[in-house]
Amino acid sequence: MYRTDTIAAISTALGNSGIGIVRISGEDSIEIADKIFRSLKSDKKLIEVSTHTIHYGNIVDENDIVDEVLVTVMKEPNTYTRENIVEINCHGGALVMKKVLNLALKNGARVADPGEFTKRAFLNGRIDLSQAEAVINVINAKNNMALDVSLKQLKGSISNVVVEIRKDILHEMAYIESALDDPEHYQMDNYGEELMPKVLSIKSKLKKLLDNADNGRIITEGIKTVILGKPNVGKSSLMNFLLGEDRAIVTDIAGTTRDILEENIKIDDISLNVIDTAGIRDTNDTVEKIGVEKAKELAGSADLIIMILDSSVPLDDDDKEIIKLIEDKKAVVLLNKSDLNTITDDKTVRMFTDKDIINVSIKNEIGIDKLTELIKNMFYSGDITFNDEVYLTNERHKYAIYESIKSLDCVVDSIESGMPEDFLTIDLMNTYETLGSIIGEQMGEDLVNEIFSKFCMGK
Ligand SMILES: Nc1nc2c(ncn2[C@@H]2O[C@H](COP(=O)(O)OP(=O)(O)OP(=O)(O)O)[C@@H](O)[C@H]2O)c(=O)[nH]1
Ligand SMILES: [Mg+2]
Repeated sequence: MYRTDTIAAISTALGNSGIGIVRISGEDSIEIADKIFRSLKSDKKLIEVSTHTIHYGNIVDENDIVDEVLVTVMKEPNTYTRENIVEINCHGGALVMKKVLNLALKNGARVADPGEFTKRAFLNGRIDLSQAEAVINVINAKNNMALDVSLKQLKGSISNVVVEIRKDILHEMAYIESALDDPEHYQMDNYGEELMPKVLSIKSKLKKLLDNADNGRIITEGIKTVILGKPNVGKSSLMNFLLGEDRAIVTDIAGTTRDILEENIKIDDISLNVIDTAGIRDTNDTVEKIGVEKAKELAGSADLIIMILDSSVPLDDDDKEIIKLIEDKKAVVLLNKSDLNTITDDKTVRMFTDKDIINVSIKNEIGIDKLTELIKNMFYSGDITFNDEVYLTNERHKYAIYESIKSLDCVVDSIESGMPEDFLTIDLMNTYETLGSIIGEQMGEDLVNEIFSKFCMGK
């Protein structure tokens, strides 16, 4: 067991919530709690009570009562960290929680590093690394769907896939080793031919994980939604409308928005990172030019583009250039200012694009519900399924899978060029180890620290 000092932190969000938990974990956590807790129900010390019990009393600073609390005592090993844990449920707000934490620190605990509770759970073998990282995602999940995926990952869905694949690889490596040691009992003839389909099948499983990785990103980080269009078509107006507040400056002067503006917007459970851009046009203004370039760049990396056209003016070359930008992307076209005289209608626009076209008046708030409906449909339908799939929501996992596929490609090459079997083992071994890094086997200490430093305090 990984043993260290006793740590403490405020484990709930430091908002205006009226209740919060100070968590203490480590060998001395119960003794430390005893120094600052006075039971209102019994004379027993916390160190004497049974495990997994709750106690009512006061937190005291010498003779001053700091807060009236419920204290949960959980003795090792059946706890989150596998160490002794005391959780103090305070009634007070942020200030009181800080006082309680400080008392714990004064009496022998040390303030926990971000993610240190979960790190201990990992180091003590209670969860594997991909589960630990899923905890980060649970904490950071921006919408219910993300939460769903993270919870699945927490239950070990990625670990399961990886563990299965590693088992298969290990089996093959063991076979090769045995055959090299004991050629009389193990057949090596045509082994390459037998191995090939197995390698290809593993590769396609990994490939599937990787292909889903981008959906995974969409789910935790939000859909990168870029609002694109010429100056003055109403991009910032849409941003403000979706946000429900006047965040972006709206004027009738073309070229108002010169830099990008990014905000998180929710539609149902879907989290969108909406980006308002500078209107795209040929311009000589240096600042505006940079904005325009940024807008084009963003269009390239967007998950979804909302392109806006002004229906009260003729379609021009600038519009047509932007339509080209969205050709290969998921995109919707809004034909704005439907309250004015129509010069450009949807039939005209249809000649240049096959994307959905929606007539709206952003100013009068007409038709935008159709946009949100469409976004919901795009998200919930076909392309992005999230029910039974395993998603990689984490860049490190993604990279490891990518590397594993590369080493499997080497195995394929070696089989094809008839290399001796011990060559195959080397690349199989690489794959095995790289995959191991996802579940925390074969890990350098630096990497462990880096991963856990991403956690919030108190988790
Ligand atoms: N009549 C009418 N005017 C609108 C509508 N939507 C936006 N406008 C007006 O169009 C003008 C430009 O709106 P913005 O939202 O600033 O346009 P933008 O696309 O962000 O412009 P740039 O930042 O310059 O690229 C403002 O005067 C808005 O009030 C609409 O539906 N109808
Ligand atoms: Mg603008």
